[in-house]
Amino acid sequence: MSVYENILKALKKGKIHMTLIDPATSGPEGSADIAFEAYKAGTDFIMLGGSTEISPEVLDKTTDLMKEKIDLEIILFPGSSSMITKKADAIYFMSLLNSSDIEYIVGHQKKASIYLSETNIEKIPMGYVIFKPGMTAGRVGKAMLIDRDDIKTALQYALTAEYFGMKLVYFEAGSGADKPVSEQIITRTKGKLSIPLIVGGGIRDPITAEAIARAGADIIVTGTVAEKTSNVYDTLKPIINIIHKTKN
Ligand code: 1GP
Repeated sequence: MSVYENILKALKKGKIHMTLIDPATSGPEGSADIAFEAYKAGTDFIMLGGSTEISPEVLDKTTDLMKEKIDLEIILFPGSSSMITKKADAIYFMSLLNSSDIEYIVGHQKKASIYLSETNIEKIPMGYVIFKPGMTAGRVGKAMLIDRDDIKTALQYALTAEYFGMKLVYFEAGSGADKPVSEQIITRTKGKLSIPLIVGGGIRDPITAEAIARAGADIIVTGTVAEKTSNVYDTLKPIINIIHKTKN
């Protein structure tokens, strides 16, 4: 079964949690430790990457160390065309739809395409959309940041992704954002969208995670919260539990 099919299968049972781990922040060993604790706490998939450049060697090493410790699929979340390891199970073949720079819409993707064709990594086409405040992802990707109350623009990008044939839409507030994407935007988009909606950025506690899930997010991503705590398991467990329990 493909990684995407496994995502859809998991979504049949309920909402899912993905842990984003950035080796640029935690290093290979630290990243593998976080992955292990997140795995024990019940996370469903690991996302590996971020906005800061990471060498393929560091990504190779991090993936190897993770795979020694966990039995979860690892999906690359690349910030550029060079942030790829063949050892990952899948890659979000993502386009930053609201970038003002064509490099982030189709340029990095074009650069990586031939290399990817020679690997077994599953490519999962994904439309990536960044909202205010956007943080590093917004700055690096030169995103035309969407306002927290701009439902129309959010919906336009999400539907554009779906009609392009993308398999997922990711609404991003930016790693470390003070607030996540607004619940109203999530609810209104989900009401019209037929592909799964991922929401991430600024989700650090169970109450916020529940609100985002209840608003309609199918997949909830957390990153920073696990990197900043001294007890990853205890911090993630209640967040993951509430996501798994929440219905729309
Ligand atoms: C960033 O959405 C992810 O791409 C996770 O954000 O680090 O704020 O959890 P946080």
